[in-house]
Amino acid sequence: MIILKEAGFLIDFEKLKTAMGNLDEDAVNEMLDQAIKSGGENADRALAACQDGMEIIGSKYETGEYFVADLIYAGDLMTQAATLLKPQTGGKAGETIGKMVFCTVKNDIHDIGKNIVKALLEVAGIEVVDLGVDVAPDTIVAAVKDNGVSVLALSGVLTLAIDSMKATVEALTAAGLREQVKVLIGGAPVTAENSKLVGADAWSMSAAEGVAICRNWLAG
Ligand code: B12
Repeated sequence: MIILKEAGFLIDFEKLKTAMGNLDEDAVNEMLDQAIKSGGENADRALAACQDGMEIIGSKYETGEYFVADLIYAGDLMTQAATLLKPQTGGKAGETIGKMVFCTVKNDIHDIGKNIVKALLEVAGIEVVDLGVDVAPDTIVAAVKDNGVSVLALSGVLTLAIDSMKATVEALTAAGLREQVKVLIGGAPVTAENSKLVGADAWSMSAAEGVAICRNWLAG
């Protein structure tokens, strides 16, 4: 159990993780408030505890204890936590390291995972142009062009999403933009094999790993 005592506050990060896993919004908010007030590294630790809590939520969903509505609620709670902690996490408050385009691809309307990844990208200092869900390849290419970004992330939960991801990379190539843009794909059906098929530069099923990849690309 890790308990930090700073600025008069006792913060139990294990308790925060459990509160997140139990979807206990009041307890989560109370501990986040303490983490923010006490400053220091507490915001980073609190964010990590919330992410760990999301894993408990995933397990509870798999065992049938939680339902779809709980997942949606959890996504909102995680986004809210990331937004609250944002000014104090990722090192320097308010610093933006770059901009990227992100969306759920054509024919797929799932966005709980995308929104969690987006919240964490923003916490990491990345400006995210979020195009939403069910986004056609041409719309994505136009957004990449209009925003002049060099990083594109695509989310998909349906098996069918792989086809849309592939069509999006083909549209980028047809527009002459493929060489300038790094493409990351993520979501449940994404594998090394599918990534090759899509023609992506990287793939991940993990929000944290995806954020690290984007930060690396934008920094380099
Ligand atoms: C919630 C849900 C819904 C909700 C979506 C609500 C919403 N706003 O997103 C609703 C009810 C609307 C829905 C609809 C449908 N759904 Co649905 N849905 C789910 C469910 C239960 C959970 C998905 C989820 O949100 N998981 C939680 C999030 C946090 O996980 P995640 O999305 O995987 O994201 C994480 C990682 O993958 C990763 N990640 C995600 N994106 C990215 C991107 C990047 C760049 C990176 C790095 C990482 C990353 O990070 C996230 C955080 O850890 C799954 C079943 C399951 N067990 O997964 C079925 C599921 C995905 N749905 C399914 C289906 C078939 C449908 C429908 C077609 C049903 C129908 N007949 O109408 C429609 C889809 C219509 C469409 N065109 O998209 C199937 C897909 C089957 C398949 N393999 O193709 C599943 C697997 C259910 C099943 N077992 O059959 N669904």
